[in-house]
Amino acid sequence: MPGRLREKNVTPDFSLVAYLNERKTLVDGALDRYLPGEQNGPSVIVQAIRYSLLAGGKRIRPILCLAAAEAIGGDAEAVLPAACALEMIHTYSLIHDDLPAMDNDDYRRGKPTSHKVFGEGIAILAGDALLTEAFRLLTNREGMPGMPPDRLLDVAREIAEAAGHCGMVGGQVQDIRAEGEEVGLETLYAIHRRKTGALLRVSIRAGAILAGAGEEALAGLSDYGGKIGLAFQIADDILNVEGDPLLIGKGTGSDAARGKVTFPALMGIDASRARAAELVMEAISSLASFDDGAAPLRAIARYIPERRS
Ligand code: GRG
Repeated sequence: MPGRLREKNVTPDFSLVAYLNERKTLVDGALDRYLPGEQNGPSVIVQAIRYSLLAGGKRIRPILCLAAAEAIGGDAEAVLPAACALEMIHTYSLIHDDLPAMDNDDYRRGKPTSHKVFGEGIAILAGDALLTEAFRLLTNREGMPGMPPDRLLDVAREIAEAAGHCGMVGGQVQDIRAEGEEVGLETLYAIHRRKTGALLRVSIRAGAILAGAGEEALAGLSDYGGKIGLAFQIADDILNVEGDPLLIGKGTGSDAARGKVTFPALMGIDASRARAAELVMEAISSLASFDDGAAPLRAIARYIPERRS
């Protein structure tokens, strides 16, 4: 990528904690502004949407989107609606994943799950509404003034593909069907490339495309996204075994109780940790030709296997 691709990889004095806090505040504020108020529909669905979306969460997908735009030399705030749309899609997936028909979880983000508070019907509809609202935000040209329409279209299509039956939904289907079955490592990678990896990877691609990334930069960022997507899932599997329920906002041990195939179950905890660390190093190598604008992406990659929530 001309201009921004240089050989510098060292960034002194970069504080990831300060960066993540500042970005999370930016995203939380934007989500609150973009969300419908009670004048925009029956109050119960508006309450259910706001309950889950504003329940906390690390906001890692929107933050990756903003960081990818910056790595290209773009303005993070210019892609904020797309970043928030990604968080809406993620939140919809969590609401539906927690339903009795899926994982039947009672807690998420430290609070009772949507169906526990609003009932199953409203929880399903809150997820549906969030998915729909995400595409309204993504295609609303007033929200991203001056953005070339072809970039908006490309990003909307890529996000639809990553969230749909070839991506996250497809991965969830494979995951459900694998429960209680003998599954090998290659199948597990294939499931998580779709289920968790596709949305993380497209979060990075979306920010980069909207900021005008060229082919070479996009290839490096996509590779980075694929690697951290898998590392993120391995870390999540490890947290399900030995995380602190207070920090992760839900109980642990649920994967083993349901007979879910996970990285620790197949490889053991130590090998899972080592694999996550290897993927992080590979992800950082994918950014070798980026300058200090990619410092947040490098730091986020290092943080993924160390996260406690
Ligand atoms: C129901 C269509 C549909 C898809 C569900 C992503 C997913 C597919 C289910 C979530 C189950 C799960 C725990 C997956 C592991 C990785 C993951 C997505 C963890 C939760 O994401 P975080 O850690 O959560 O970013 P926060 O709350 O911080 O946003």
